[in-house]
Amino acid sequence: MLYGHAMTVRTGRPNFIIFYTDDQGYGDLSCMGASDFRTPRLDRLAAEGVRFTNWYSNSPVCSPSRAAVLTGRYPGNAGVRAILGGDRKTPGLPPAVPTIATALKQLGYRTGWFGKWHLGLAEGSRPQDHGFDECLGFMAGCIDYFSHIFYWGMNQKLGGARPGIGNQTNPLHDLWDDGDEVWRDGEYFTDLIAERAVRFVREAGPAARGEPAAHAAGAEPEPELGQVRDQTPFFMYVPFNAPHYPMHAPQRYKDRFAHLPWDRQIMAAMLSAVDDAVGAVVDELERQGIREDTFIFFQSDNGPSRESRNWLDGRQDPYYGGSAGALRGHKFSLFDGGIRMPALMCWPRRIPAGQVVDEVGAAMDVFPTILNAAGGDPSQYELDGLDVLPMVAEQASSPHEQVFWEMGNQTAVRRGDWKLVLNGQLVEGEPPAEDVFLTTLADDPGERENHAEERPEIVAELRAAAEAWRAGIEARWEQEWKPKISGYA
Ligand SMILES: [Ca+2]
Repeated sequence: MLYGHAMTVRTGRPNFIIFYTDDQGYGDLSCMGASDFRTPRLDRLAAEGVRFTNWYSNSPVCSPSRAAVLTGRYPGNAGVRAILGGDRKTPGLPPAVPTIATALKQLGYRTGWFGKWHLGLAEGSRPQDHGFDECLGFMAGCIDYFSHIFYWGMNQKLGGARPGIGNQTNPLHDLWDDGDEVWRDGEYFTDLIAERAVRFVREAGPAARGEPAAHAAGAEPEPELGQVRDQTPFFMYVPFNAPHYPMHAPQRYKDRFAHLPWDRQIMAAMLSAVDDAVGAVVDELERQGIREDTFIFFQSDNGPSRESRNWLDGRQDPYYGGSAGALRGHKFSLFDGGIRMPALMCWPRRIPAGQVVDEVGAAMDVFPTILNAAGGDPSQYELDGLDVLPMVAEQASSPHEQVFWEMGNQTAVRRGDWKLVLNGQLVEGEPPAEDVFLTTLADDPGERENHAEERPEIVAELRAAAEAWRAGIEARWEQEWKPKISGYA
């Protein structure tokens, strides 16, 4: 077995890529069951590595989810508990909280961020303040894909200051290249991400060192198993904003799915563009001969959005163009549709191909997993996540006894197959669907039947654990984070 052999030799310094998507549902990859469109390049990553069936985001919304994947902590322990605003003074991820980028930079890694940030625009919380050397992207929650302008909140009136006159948020151009504002009008943002990510990989490869590329005549031989080419290793964080609204895609992508109704067509087109972008990066890794030694992780940040602003014809109906598969709930919900994610992991050198892993993992596990694989020391950091490499390389069980979530008044815990949701909402802003909901996910992955009344002893146990965890998050928020932070949307 590949892993057993690799254990006996030098593991070198792998490269790391995190692909993150935005509001993509559990069912919206063809390898996750989508049958009306295909994602062949992402499916190939699954075939060459691991597809997870019980992988979670640590939040059902953007900013806290991103805080968890970058810091290895529950969002509340990283100072980010809610969706962040988008003006240029918005504080976000506190400067003192280390990210996987700062940790890898200390180990000599090149670091790059290309895509959406949504962890604050104010000085101290930007990508450059959190360990990223090379940067291209936007820092608010969403942009027009062609003008790169943030339009969110224009329908909200000023809080009584000038009634009936202004809007809370004026349009805000939001595209930055290594800290400088740049204008790339008319260029589709997913394509911009792909172009910059491919360039970053190319600069890591042998061609950038004046050596022949792997595909050229007379190319250097493949390194022995467990050996890595002489290169400065890199870490690249590629958070796509697709398929988050506004629902934009170039005509060539929409044409691929002309047979679908508009809401589904545009979702398929946006994800097809993401799939092509991932494929372009993987192709470049292969050209540079560094595919085997590059760890790739992919997940969505939260479940599909049912917000009416997904429509582009003015209607105010809920949008159901995204699919959580058989799961219940959407973005904002702590039922699994909001937090259980499509997720893939691929590292040919260390992780056996063709696996479907049902063990529980979460976004916060990415930091310790990557740092261990890079030869760093996770014990130097405050982390809630755990290394999941044994889970994918040695068929070990999940390292988690339990995982917790909070969102507004909702609190949830999963312990083994039991899941308890307190004040669980199906629709944001509406009353809870149930005050107390208990299920076993192996039997009822769609969380349809509530067993709370039949199993009061399990409810009591899980409730005590969840409430104790939440009390810790709340206390720390009041004492440590809230005094330093304002500007939450
Ligand atoms: Ca999101």
